[in-house]
Amino acid sequence: MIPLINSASQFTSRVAVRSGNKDYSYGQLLDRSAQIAWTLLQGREDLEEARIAFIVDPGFDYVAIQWGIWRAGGIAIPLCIKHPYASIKYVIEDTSAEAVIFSDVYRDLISPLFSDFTIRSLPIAQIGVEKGRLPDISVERRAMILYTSGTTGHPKGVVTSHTNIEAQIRSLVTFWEWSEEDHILNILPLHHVHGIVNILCCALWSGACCEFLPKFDPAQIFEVFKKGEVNLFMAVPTIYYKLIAFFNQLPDSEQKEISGKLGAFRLMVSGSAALPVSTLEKWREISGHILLERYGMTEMGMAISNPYRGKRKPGYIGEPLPGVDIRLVDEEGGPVEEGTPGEIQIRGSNVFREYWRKPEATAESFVDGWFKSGDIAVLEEGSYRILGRNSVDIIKSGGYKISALEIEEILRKHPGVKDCGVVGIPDEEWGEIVAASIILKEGCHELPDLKEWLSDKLPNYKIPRKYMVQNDLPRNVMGKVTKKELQKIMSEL
Ligand code: MLC
Ligand code: AMP
Repeated sequence: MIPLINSASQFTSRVAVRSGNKDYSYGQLLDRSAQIAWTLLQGREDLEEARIAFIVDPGFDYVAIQWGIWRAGGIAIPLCIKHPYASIKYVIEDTSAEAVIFSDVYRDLISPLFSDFTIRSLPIAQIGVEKGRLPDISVERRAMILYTSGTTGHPKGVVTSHTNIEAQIRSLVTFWEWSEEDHILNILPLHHVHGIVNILCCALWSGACCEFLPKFDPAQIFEVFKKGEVNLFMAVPTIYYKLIAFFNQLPDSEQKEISGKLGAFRLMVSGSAALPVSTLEKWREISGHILLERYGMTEMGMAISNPYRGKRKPGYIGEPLPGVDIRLVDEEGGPVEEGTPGEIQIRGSNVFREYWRKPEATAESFVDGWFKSGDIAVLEEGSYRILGRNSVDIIKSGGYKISALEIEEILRKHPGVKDCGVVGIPDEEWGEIVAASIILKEGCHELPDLKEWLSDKLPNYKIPRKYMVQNDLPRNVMGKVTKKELQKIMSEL
């Protein structure tokens, strides 16, 4: 039995989801997810880990589909609603998904799938009432695949089992003291752990209410806050930055009203990227809250968190969460002493099972059972502080992880591009922005169409925001591109 879904029967009459100005109870969620499961099974006893992709707006349908796939024994693959077709196609091909469930607004976007692949088309609106038996699901089963960028050109599918997801939920629910009285606003994309596990699954595990907005919109977010029902909020630093900018241009009376409501919140969390102390301070002035900063990753959910009740240290990510083992190691793999930087390695049931169909990449990312995060940190007075990453090819922009190599690979396919180098450069709002240095092919003097050309090949957040044309990239004596040097040059532009 899947513990998250099992626990819902304690709360059948409580509100589980608010979306599109409608409330849906845990009972409705159980009923609708069973209908979806039966439709997926179509007479089979068990989906036996078949991959089922889905693309719907954040809201009740999303949750009912996720639970329906799990209840039928499938692996849930949430597609990003903002991705171009090329990114969606990549995921469907990589997972060999057997079906895609979609709402009508995404029909045009995904319709080429039905000629490119043999895949069952399931419009959510056409899933009606069916009846049947549902299989018993072992918690060791694979439950979800989320795509993440890494130090390889193509995104990798991170596979988590029901046990992994349960461990990720339990440690947060305990440490942050979730309860059925909680009401959280979820404005994050639902193809990453922050929106899916930290917000949605923790809320539903607790019998709380998860309210959705269709997209990120500061005005709408503050309207919801003003109603005074929401008491929990979690977002990436860029979102706090944007909320602060919006708040600052509101009239005094409205600012006072909003600040009053925010002051009554139980908890506000920031994560997915480093929280600038300036953002923490500005948000403290507005809300009276010291944002709780925590650290995590698609491969492990959350691992390190500032305390819920104790003193939160600005600029630090805190202490290991319950059930999560953390160690810092040097380049030789030996443990480092307090005060010395090392790579964060993680062990625990929260850690993912494998990269989908990539046994070598999976093996390379572990050492003696510890997952190698690639993040460098230091432990100071019992609290961890992130110093950076061991790869310049990973960029974090707006809380999204982006691979420089993936963008370079695509840029090199442009008919005017001979070579290129992509780096992340610091930016107050976005954390980092993607910057590309381009070497043009002989006879080509400019690339006016580049942004347009990239738009159907890459999601918007991966498209470079800063460009430079060079005769050659900075290189070391061996001829290897020196990305740190390129980063420096492009930061100074
Ligand atoms: C968008 N824009 C960017 C950009 N993304 N500019 C620079 N860098 C970027 N990365 C620009 C667009 O071109 C557009 O500009 C404008 O911003 C609005 O675009 P949009 O696509 O509508 O963006 P918006 O909806 O405002 O998105 C911003 C955001 C989004 C911050 C809400 O990036 C977001 O939801 N981030 C959260 C990602 C997340 O959940 N990560 C968690 C991963 S899990 P113009 O000029 O056209 O107006 C993880 C583990 C963990 O990391 O620890 O949690
Ligand atoms: P993702 O692969 O999208 O799950 O992103 C995980 C990465 O986000 C981590 O490896 C870190 O580099 C980064 N990250 C998450 N939380 C924090 C934080 N609080 N401070 C700095 N970096 C963070």
